[in-house]
Amino acid sequence: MTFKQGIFYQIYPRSFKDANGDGIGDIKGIISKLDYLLQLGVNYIWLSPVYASPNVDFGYDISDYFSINPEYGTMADMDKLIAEGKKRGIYFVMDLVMNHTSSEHAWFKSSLDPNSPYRDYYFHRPGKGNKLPNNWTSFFGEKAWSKNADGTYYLHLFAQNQPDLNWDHPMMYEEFKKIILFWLNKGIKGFRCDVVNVMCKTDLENGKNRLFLKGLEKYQSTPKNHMYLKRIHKELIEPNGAFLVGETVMINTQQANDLLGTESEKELDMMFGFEHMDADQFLVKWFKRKFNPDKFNRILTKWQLELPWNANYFENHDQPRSVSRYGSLHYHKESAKMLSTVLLTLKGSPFIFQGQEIGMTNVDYKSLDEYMDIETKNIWALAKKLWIPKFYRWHMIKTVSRDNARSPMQWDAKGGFSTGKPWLRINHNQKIINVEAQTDDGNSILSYYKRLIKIRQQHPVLIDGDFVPLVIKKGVFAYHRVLGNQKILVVVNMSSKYRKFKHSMDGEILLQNYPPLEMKRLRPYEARIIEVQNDQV
Ligand code: TEU
Ligand code: CA
Repeated sequence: MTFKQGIFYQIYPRSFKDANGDGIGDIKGIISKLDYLLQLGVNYIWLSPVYASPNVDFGYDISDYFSINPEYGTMADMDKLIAEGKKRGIYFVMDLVMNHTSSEHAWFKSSLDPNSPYRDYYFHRPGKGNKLPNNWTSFFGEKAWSKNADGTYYLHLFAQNQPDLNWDHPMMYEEFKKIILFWLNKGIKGFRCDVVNVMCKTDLENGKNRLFLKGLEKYQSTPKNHMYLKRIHKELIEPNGAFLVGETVMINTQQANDLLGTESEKELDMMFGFEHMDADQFLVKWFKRKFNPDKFNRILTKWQLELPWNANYFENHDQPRSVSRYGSLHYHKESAKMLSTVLLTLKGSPFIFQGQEIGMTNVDYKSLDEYMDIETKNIWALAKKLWIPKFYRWHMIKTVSRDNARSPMQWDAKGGFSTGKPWLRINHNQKIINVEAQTDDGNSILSYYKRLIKIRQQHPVLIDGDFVPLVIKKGVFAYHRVLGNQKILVVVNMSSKYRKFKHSMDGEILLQNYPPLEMKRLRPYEARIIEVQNDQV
């Protein structure tokens, strides 16, 4: 099984399954659900960070890359998880954060001393007069510099407690080499590399004046960043038969291709682009507008045609739930199935985020203190400073907060996630939307995912075949996958209206999300996968 054939499933460990009743998901909990994932058809698990962390950004602030957060278990539990996965043919992709550490990491603590050998592992700089060292702003809507006790400042592109590492330091590669090899030796198959195209800075001068992310042009996909990715791939990843999935921010298809490297000098094996996430927003994700399916499908098509391979996703731990965002709660089942149809039939590796396979929705939180995410809280405060009225701030948080994705997995109608009080409230709709209710229901979203995954595995054309676009119009998205004399037609309606489809839909229906009536019109959120006969190719 290569990463091209594999079905990927992302686990956000804090919210997946709690085995000891403290309300926090853990590694033993994951072990107890491996058979569930096996039945679903999963081959690779991307595990969001389980390393030691003070949890300011829930694991993306790492204080020790060689140990497990005790809330999640022990290294022995982790070894067992990897071994139990292997027994079932399920392999792990670890999250790897190379841009920053936690401010609680031993390197950072030591670096506060100007004479420490770790001083230059980070960017400590004096201010300019009574101003910050430069005008950069962070991804979380703050200034990118915070003050040290001695009056100097340190750089952080994310939260204050996530100081950026200095990749100009010759030891940085050596340190991460140790980390990467440590985990590869445990039998994991690859890494999902967090914000991997911002880790090398050209200089620390002021950035151009922009509304968001001032400084971006000083650190996005820099030559040195490319150089290090090539080195990591050649020296550490290839010799171990592993692969890299990059989380690459603010890039177009050209930059994405550059980040794949060349045949002889590879960088990332595939990456998560963000452009399709723009189809329902103005400039930044906090300003939502009506979802424009044609825009979404045009962007997907562009990435399909311009990149040899994509890491396809509609959801992760940073994004709202796709059925709330691109589908419809009124047509919950139909639209969740329709979205999965596209996700699993595009060319590339499909990534399913926990709960997506049962159509989990955005959460019904009632007040700000139900949210736990630092970004959500920062943006609330920033919006308040900008005099954005409360009703609109609330609208922003409700529709965009990362906690929409992070609420605990809905295993059954009651306490399936934990016997204790969950660290983040579970959506009330778990009474209706849950794994238990969908397991034996042949018509459920979960059953549809299982069938879809089987169809993908049984049809090489869905893995290696070319992507050939056919229609992008009024929410209708149709394309062929073609390999030799095999041809599959995928037709979906991403709208709540009936739509005409004037092309032929002749052939054998492999899967559809409605009863097989009314062949001419597409019903709201209808999806069909049709195997086109040889003679029609
Ligand atoms: O995310 C980076 C990123 O650019 C965004 O998705 C970010 O989470 C935010 O929504 C920007 O507005 C990665 C991780 O996936 C995220 O969970 C971390 O918080 C972040 O890096 C920092 O490590
Ligand atoms: Ca627990």
